Amino acid sequence: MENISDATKQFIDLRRHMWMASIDLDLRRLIWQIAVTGKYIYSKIQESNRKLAGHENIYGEEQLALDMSSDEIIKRQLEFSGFVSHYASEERDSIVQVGKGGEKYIVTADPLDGSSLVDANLSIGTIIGIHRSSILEGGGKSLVAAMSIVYGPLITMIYSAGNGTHEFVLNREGEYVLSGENITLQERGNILGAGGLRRDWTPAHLEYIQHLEDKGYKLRYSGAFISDINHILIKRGGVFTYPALKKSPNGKLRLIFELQPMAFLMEQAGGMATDGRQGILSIKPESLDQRCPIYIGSKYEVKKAKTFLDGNTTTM
Ligand code: FBP
Repeated sequence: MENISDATKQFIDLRRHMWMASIDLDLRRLIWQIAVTGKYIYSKIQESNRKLAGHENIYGEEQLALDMSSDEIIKRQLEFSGFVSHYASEERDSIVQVGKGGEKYIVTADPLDGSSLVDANLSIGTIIGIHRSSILEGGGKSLVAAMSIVYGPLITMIYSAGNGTHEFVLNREGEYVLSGENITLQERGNILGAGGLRRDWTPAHLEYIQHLEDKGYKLRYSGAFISDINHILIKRGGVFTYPALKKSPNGKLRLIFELQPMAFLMEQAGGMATDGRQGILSIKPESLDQRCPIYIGSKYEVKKAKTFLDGNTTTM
């Protein structure tokens, strides 16, 4: 598609883009079906009652009504998709069967990442992983596609099916039209998102952050993982980390629901994602709700984290 002008590209919608990329027909249909749920979730956000649902998820966190309704919207869409056997969600205690069994794909979701920010009117979003086989056995290697739908001033959707990472924007007619093709990160950026409290950081991590601050990296941390990663992808560089903390060595973010899909998108965009040492997509989850430290973004910053965590710091 290199020879298509930018003006023409904007009239390439999601389905045409996937067709031109020769993506498997069933996978194209599934990605499209999931992208459509973004519109329904957004209208739920707009009418949100912002009241706590009074339920607890397996992490002991109170669920906002929006988390649950977003989860239901995705599950219902998958039940009618015809391509999905099972669905795993950050809002559910276990994997649920949504097909007859034997369908091609298993879908994971963080239905509304950053939902606690909805009352502050900050950008939040839906993180989707599409797997070909067991999400516990295969780990990140079973991922065949990932999607990130951000509800902000615009609704944008980034996807990859192993064909690069591409951004679409929902237009007034309700179509996802191409807004950024083959997103490619630079070797390094200049923005830094650093989760967790400074007092809870390990000395090596603190040194790493100070190294980046000394190099003039600007703090960009919204409190929504999906939005902070979207920022790095669109600015073509930088790093986000939610590290191992003194009291919680696995950090806070969920390996299957949050980290794997965003690592897939980041790697397809020429970036990297590790737990500080090994690639996120090579980590085999021990449980559905496993948390994991994360360093994700352009290669220089993610590789640099490893040198600090391994104790081989250099000031370069
Ligand atoms: P939820 O899944 O409960 O929304 O928590 C995940 C998250 O909101 C991420 O999106 C975000 O990066 C992180 O927690 C913020 O954590 P903290 O409030 O500790 O900075």
